[in-house]
Amino acid sequence: MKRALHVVLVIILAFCGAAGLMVIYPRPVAAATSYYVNDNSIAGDVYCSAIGDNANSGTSPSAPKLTIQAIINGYTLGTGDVVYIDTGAYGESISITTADEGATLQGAGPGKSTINGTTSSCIYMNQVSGMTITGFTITCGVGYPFEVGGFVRNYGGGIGLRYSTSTITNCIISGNSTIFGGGIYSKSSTLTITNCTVTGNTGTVNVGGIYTVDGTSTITNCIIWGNSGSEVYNSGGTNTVTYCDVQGGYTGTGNINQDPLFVGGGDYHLQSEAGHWTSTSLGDRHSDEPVYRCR
Ligand SMILES: [Ca+2]
Ligand SMILES: [Ca+2]
Repeated sequence: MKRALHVVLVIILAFCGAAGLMVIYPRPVAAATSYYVNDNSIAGDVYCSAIGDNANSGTSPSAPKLTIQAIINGYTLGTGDVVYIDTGAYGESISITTADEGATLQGAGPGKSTINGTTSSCIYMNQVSGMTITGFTITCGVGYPFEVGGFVRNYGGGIGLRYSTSTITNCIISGNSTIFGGGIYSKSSTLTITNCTVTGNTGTVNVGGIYTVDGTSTITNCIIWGNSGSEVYNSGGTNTVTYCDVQGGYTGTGNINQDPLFVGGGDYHLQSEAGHWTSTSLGDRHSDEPVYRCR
């Protein structure tokens, strides 16, 4: 009888495993929070119902803050949080550091939500994990002072990353200027860039486009064209560029080297035989000349 009981216990343990006999309580997960930012106009807004004011809480569409940095400084952003930044121009150089991680900065779309970073990189991230940047025009940035090889010089005109993990999607990064990495500079980071246009940026010494160092970067389905010096430059680490249009060409599956035929005048829609959508009145199709010969 004792032997039979022993056998039964062994079978139960084999089925359940040690963990099967333990009561496991789910770890409490903080609910994701939505935050709101708006400039001083509600024209063309999609997220907010009032103009921005940094005296507001920034936690509802009717009480948006005026600046993105006010949200970052005022709250600790966590995984799943979304900061909705409505149509408008935001003249600020945003700095995100370790305390804020895993959130999304969600613009209303390139050409609608514009970050004009005139005193540093438009967005600078240092030791930030899992930050997503999507739906912006990022322009006028002048870079963040990085120490490289014992020298402190400005890198990353539009976006600068240091020891961070970030995903950048659906952005136009143009008209930024700094010493190295006019569009983006990424140091020892894991950077994913998808569906972005990086054009018209300047590296006054070199690399007007994207400069990656000692990390892992994955650049997919982007146009990197018309930047000064090198369009894409990788120094150490792993840089994978695929299905991109890179001026001068770049090694990688599906990459091309073809003039994208931007409409011009700050409109980065592409001209084609079918015409293009205007950036100011969505749905209004304009015919193009010259055009791609696609067939
Ligand atoms: Ca607005
Ligand atoms: Ca914070």
